Amino acid sequence: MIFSETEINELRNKIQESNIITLVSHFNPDGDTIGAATSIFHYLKSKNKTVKVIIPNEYPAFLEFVMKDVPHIIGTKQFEDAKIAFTETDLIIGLDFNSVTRVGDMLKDSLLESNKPKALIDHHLFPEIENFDLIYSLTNVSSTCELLYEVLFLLEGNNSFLNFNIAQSLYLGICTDTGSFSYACNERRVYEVVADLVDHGANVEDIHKMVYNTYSETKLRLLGFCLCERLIVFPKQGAAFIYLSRKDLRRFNYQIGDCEGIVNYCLSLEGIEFGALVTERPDRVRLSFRSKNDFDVNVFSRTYWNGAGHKKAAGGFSHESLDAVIERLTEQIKGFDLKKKNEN
Ligand SMILES: [Mn+2]
Repeated sequence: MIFSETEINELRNKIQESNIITLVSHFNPDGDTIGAATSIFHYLKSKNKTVKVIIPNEYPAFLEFVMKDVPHIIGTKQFEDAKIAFTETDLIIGLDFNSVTRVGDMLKDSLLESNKPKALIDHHLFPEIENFDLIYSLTNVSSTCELLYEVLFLLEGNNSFLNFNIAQSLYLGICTDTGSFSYACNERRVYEVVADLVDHGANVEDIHKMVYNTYSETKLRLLGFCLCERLIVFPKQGAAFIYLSRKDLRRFNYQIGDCEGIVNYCLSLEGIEFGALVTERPDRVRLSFRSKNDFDVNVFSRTYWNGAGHKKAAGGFSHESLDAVIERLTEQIKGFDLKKKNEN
């Protein structure tokens, strides 16, 4: 068993004795954190719980199909409501993040200061054990949604918790966190879980259409612009990155989620093993890193870019100017020797 009976009993009891349960996703929500929140929302509703869902900031439009039936609080818009939800509750469950800082600067303190029991369900490395009472963390799974399937299965002793809404939400998280089954999915188990979700109504074709084939015209043109005008390739070092200024984002009428997936195009180049996307935001420069081989972008982003994440996908930020970030990243890349490393 992946968690001990005691661990599962603790969560089952906590849920049983709670009337109000508050779920919280991470900042800049993706399909996994949203899928985890909406699936556990439907699960807890079936147990007649009052469930509050806090999303720290606006979610991208392609996630609307699971969010539309789930009442929620957007932290950046309803800060007071979010604060109240952290205190007027019997249990808080954090989903798909390893550190309280991941709920964003606005909500971090209210989450930390709440004296209510806190549980964490997550698949990132190094969960902050000191800030949570119950931790369900596995790092060798594809996604929090896959992990949540296992947790719900253990709570119930079978898959009777599955219904259409839960199956759709869990599938959403697994498919987005694996880049449509292209990484972090080399275990038999993930396909067994997906098979069970499909058995319970998850509509793979519909979800892929809603997640991947709903680009706005400006989003598609932004992608074209990135590849044509903003891609810098370092063939010798096996690296590439794309950068976008605030002006570029404005030109393409940037909406939240429009940059999703762009970084992966770097890795689609033959011989390129490290990719990055650098975007200038109002308050900071954001960096996303991807790797397709042994290079550990989690260590890289932690060491140099205030970052965190996984071995093959991580993010970071800087308060330097965009030009300074580009210059520093370029210098770092020039020092890479990815190819030699892989021959060893
Ligand atoms: Mn995830």
